Amino acid sequence: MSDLIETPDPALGWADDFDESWRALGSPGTPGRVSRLDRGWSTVVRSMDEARGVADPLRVRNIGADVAVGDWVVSSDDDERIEHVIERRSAFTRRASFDGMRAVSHTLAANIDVVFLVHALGSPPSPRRLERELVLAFDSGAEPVVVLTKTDLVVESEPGREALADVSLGVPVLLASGISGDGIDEIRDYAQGNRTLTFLGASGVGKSTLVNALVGDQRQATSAVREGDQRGRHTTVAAELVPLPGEGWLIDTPGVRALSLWLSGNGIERAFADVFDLMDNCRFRDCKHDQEPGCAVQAAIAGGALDQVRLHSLERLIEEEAALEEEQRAHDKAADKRAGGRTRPPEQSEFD
Ligand SMILES: Nc1nc2c(ncn2[C@@H]2O[C@H](COP(=O)(O)OP(=O)(O)O)[C@@H](O)[C@H]2O)c(=O)[nH]1
Ligand SMILES: [Mg+2]
Ligand SMILES: [Zn+2]
Repeated sequence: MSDLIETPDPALGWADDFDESWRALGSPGTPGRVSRLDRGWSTVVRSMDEARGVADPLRVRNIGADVAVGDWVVSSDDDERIEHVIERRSAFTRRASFDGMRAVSHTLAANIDVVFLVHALGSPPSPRRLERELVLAFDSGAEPVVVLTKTDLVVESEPGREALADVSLGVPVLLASGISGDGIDEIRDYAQGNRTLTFLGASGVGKSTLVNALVGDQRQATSAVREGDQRGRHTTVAAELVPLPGEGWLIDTPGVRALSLWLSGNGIERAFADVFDLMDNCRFRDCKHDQEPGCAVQAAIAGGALDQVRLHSLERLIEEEAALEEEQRAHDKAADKRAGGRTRPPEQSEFD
């Protein structure tokens, strides 16, 4: 054992916050980043050579660990299994499913810095979908950026941007095209500082085309396997941490795209900050924003400053979140009873 502590290459995305968490654990082992998950196994990269496929990455069993692609992990001394998952910056977590007595929440991807919410110009705008995506993005802890792609299909991009402006609020909106290459540099700029990007959006909006434009040649090496996976309906398509040309990372995971609402943070409050601001101005603190006198929300609707549909969206999302919380509590309670008051075993990933 050397007393020289080996810290990971910052090019892998290692930064002060991870370093602090790792040192708080007593600086065990050498942290690596999970680049891929297959049934029961994590692929862990500890150098750029490993990330680029020049050297062999580590393959470790992830028994009993809730590990996701993008995670920083430390393996056991014998490299047999994952011993520590370093505290995440952000996480996309799928709503819990329940497996026997255990509540199984599943983290699909971790330590994403920027999530691009992709919408296509030339298709009807979908503000309701963007609302949900923003809730998810804010909840994850990543920074959302809206991308309006397929600029080559429209003469004017402004109407598309306008149609989403009441929902996108202060979130940056980029214009791009995976076909013409428009806006790709701007997207790539978000990866500076070795940051990790991902794309979220409805099927057919143009995510894969943007990814290909962004990753370019480096993508080709993996695409043969990937295409095969997508066609073979029995295999799940693996999420993958892909190095971008230049610097930064892409987490490409179809699972994230189909994410259902998860509750954890203040995603709803942030995605609907305009409506919450209005609510602060209602005359009564327990205003239901329905028929009450002095309701600032209803006044905004009457004055045309707020779309009634947006208020309904918000109410639906709040109800959905409450129902999920209730479901989670009921299952936790039932599980505790079955466990006879013992604490529950650690959550397992479905890959075990
Ligand atoms: N004209 C044009 N077509 C695009 C663009 N991006 C994607 N497409 C097309 O839209 C379809 C869906 O694209 P894809 O990237 O597979 O969408 P995904 O389902 O979001 O991954 C394909 O036929 C693409 O060729 C674009 O920027 N311009
Ligand atoms: Mg695709
Ligand atoms: Zn009110």
